[in-house]
Amino acid sequence: MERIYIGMGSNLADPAEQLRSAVEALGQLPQTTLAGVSAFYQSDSLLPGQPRYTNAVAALDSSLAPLQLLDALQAIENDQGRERAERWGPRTLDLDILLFGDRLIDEPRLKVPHYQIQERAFVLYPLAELAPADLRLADGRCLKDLLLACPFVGLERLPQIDKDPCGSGLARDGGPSVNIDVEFEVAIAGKPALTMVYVASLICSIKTC
Ligand code: ROI
Repeated sequence: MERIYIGMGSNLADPAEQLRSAVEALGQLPQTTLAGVSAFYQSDSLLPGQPRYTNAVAALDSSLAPLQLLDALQAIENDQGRERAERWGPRTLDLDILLFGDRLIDEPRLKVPHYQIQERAFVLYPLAELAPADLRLADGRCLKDLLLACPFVGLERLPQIDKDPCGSGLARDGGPSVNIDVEFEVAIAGKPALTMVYVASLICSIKTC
């Protein structure tokens, strides 16, 4: 069994619902247990002219091989209506393998750690909700350093009303936007390192206002 983190993104056809369906499908993969799901985050597309994205990260424990898992993720994307007409086009569902245990993978179809992880706040912050505070990537970089270099700017963390009491780890969202005090309580409770990053990012964004 290895711990694997999956980045999820959608900007078409009710993105939050797409992510919830994807989480359900991930929970049904063979030889795999769904270990957790981050809150959902909204942000503008990195490419102009596209609808806003909803992103989240899921943690899996799996004994599937990397390319087997990649095939399974692509099947889930296809089931949820993913069309591959345009490489960076809008999509119903994008599932990326971000980290796969402590493996470095460099195959034509799969690069792990994900090659753009350091540039994407919408990947790093949800990942930090699930990963140990001292997580080191297989290439030696510390998650904490990546967070510090990639401020929490332009991201909206959607409220997570409660966790599934049955313990499936499914996050639910809805209702008004999260209050920043609640955000800090959540972060302080579980993740001191993440709290530091939120504070640092907040200071950065106040300074640049
Ligand atoms: N922008 C955001 N905010 N989230 C994404 O998942 C995302 N995915 C993409 C591009 C178009 C680069 N922009 C994105 O593929």
